[in-house]
Amino acid sequence: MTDKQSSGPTYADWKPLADKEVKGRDLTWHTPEGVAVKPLYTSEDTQGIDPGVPGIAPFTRGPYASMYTGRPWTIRQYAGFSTAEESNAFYRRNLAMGQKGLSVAFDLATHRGYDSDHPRVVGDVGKAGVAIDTVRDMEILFDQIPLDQMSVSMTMNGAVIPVMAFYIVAAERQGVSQDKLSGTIQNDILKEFMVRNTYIYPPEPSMRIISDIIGYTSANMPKFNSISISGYHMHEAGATAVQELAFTIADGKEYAKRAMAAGLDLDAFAPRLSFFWGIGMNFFMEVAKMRAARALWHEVMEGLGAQNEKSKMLRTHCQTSGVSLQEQDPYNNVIRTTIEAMAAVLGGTQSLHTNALDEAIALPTDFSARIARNTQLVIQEESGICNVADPLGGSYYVESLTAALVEEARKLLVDVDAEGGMTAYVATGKPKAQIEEAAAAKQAHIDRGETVIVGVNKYRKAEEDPIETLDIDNHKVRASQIARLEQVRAKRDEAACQAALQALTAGAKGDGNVLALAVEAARHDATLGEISSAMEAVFGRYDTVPKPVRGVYAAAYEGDTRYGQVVEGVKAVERRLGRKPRVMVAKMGQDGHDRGANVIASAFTDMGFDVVSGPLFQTPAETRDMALENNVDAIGASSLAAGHKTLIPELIGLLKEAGRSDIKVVAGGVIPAQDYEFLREAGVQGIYGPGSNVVECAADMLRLLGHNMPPAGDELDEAAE
Ligand code: MLC
Ligand code: 5AD
Repeated sequence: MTDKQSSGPTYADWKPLADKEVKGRDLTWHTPEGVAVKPLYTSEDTQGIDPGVPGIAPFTRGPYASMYTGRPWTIRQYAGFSTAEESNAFYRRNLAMGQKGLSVAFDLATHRGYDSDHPRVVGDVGKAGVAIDTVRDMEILFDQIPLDQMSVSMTMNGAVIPVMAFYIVAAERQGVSQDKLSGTIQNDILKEFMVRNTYIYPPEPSMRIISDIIGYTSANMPKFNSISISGYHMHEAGATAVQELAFTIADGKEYAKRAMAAGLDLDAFAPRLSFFWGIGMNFFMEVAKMRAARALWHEVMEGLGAQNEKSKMLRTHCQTSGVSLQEQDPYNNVIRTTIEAMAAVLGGTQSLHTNALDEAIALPTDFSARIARNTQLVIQEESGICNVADPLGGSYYVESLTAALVEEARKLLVDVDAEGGMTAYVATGKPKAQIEEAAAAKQAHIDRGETVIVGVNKYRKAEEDPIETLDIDNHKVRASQIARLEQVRAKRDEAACQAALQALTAGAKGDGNVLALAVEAARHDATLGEISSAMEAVFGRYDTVPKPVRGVYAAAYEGDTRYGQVVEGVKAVERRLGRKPRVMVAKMGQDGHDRGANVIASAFTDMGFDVVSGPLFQTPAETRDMALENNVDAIGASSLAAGHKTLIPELIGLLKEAGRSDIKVVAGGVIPAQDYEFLREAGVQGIYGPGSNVVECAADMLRLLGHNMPPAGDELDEAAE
């Protein structure tokens, strides 16, 4: 075979021809993951690589033998907003139009274990997902959706115990027993500590909760996937493909080891471990990532002694990338999502969510959700892609990239093992820091125009046309949730409910299965907040303090004139004030999306600002207190979960009351253009949506601080004081 391949023209024959065409220019592409991609791949690159066939170990080409020729992937759109009634109606409309599985998005109050009437969550109820306080809400959410037939994914990690308990009891009330339930609970806490931030308890009790869930579901819910080990959020936080791969596989290994240490049989639970990838715009890299993941998981599970083939077979959900989508020229997002969906499918996903075109602005409307769903339907039913299993198998480039990713990820896996596994590795802060470094580098490349984003840093329209977005009346949702909470509390057997909650606390202290105990409490209509508190009494609540990375921005911008102007501007302000200008980066409400805040904190620090990074989950009053204590000149409020109209005006009001209206407030994140006027009237002095250039944000900040900054592009003029 080798002889036959080498008899034709080779890379060596091709190279001089290409060199001549491009006059010797180096065509190697150095990807962010450190892979040197050549301009051509040939049979020489795949010598010694045999990817096998789908359905047979190591499953590189797919977990199932027939793949989509037998059954296409599940079209599973992630959704949830407002009340259970509204979300239920939305689900049923979507299912009638071709969606195949459900995927529930909960609001941030629910994620963090607070009932809708808790004072910390005034800005969050019903905003980024559906509000769920009791079993009653869960029953309404699945009204007329038979839970013995519909597979349901629930993205829940913090308040995972009450949510699983509510789902089980809501099914019971539908007449569906636990063994009939099919679906997935995300239940992946390690990545929450790294990037997603909707944890409640500290790492150790959180890991115990996961073992309890794996134990409970493998005994009682054989069709239910006990975990969705997620790289998606690392991807969204800016991780490279290698980081996403390695940290996620390492997370999976850690969960498996923990469950084994708790006495569970690996081959009894491992077939129900599932995965979840983020799929961005680097098309072939994403395909290769999914194939590499299957090979790596097979290797890891063999290492742990798995015998059952299903234990070693990686099944995955994918979601197209949210951060790759833009506020500017938003119809381009349909194109991006199509490309990403194709990568997920050619990578062999089992289930897929395609993002809506208004992703960077708000939650999907019926209109944008339809286009997102139809993107999958068209690929499934019109393109012919489903008629061949792993059609890219054997591509010189794809096979060689797959092998390169396996090799690179293995190196990181060795580092993790050397630290004693992922819990210990996460505790060192290393993976979070590595991901933030990659994110800052990525942002710098975009700001410098080296990474092109059509309609944003190239071919930008002079004026954007507004698009219709979904707006949720947060106060109305909250009022209706509070009314239902009161009803439920009034009707229940209070003594039985309190006894069940006490039993849960006792079980958490001892070695009871906290899910089994929470199911009992849910049967007596305990609320989500009560079940969470019953465990918090033993486990405590976890807080972290953000630490911005340093130097990445400065390095990426070395020699850049505009960056230099900003740095000079900061120095000028520093001379005037007698100290560095001080900016607080604030995260208010339960929104834990901190990539943007971290990028700003890192970049502003590098540019010479004194940056005060507020902790996650502050109330406006806590932000005010911290701002006053640190005597900041400005506050940048980062909001990605729709709390901006409630929380930022409240902060400005509190600063005014304190007599400190001189502290400038700017806002960044996912903020629809429709809300700009409202925020400006409330006193917000700068608004920076997705696609904002970080250096220009800093230039604006200098102007707000009274420095005469030249406009962008005016780089010949010296910055005047
Ligand atoms: C599949 N099947 C086949 C087949 N393909 N049978 C014969 N021939 C084929 N070719 C069978 C399977 O064996 C299975 O049956 C059944 O069909 C369903 O297939 P599946 O592969 O299990 O698909 P699915 O049920 O959709 O499950 C996919 C999954 C699961 C395993 C990846 O974990 C899942 O649905 N995950 C979704 C996670 C999700 O939606 N997350 C949203 C996150 S959003 P059997 O009997 O073997 O089960 C988020 C954003 C945020 O996180 O908020 O931050
Ligand atoms: N409905 C639909 N999609 C959502 N996402 C988050 N919340 C919702 C919701 N309530 C999607 C977005 C986001 C990713 C984390 O999940 O695409 O980027």
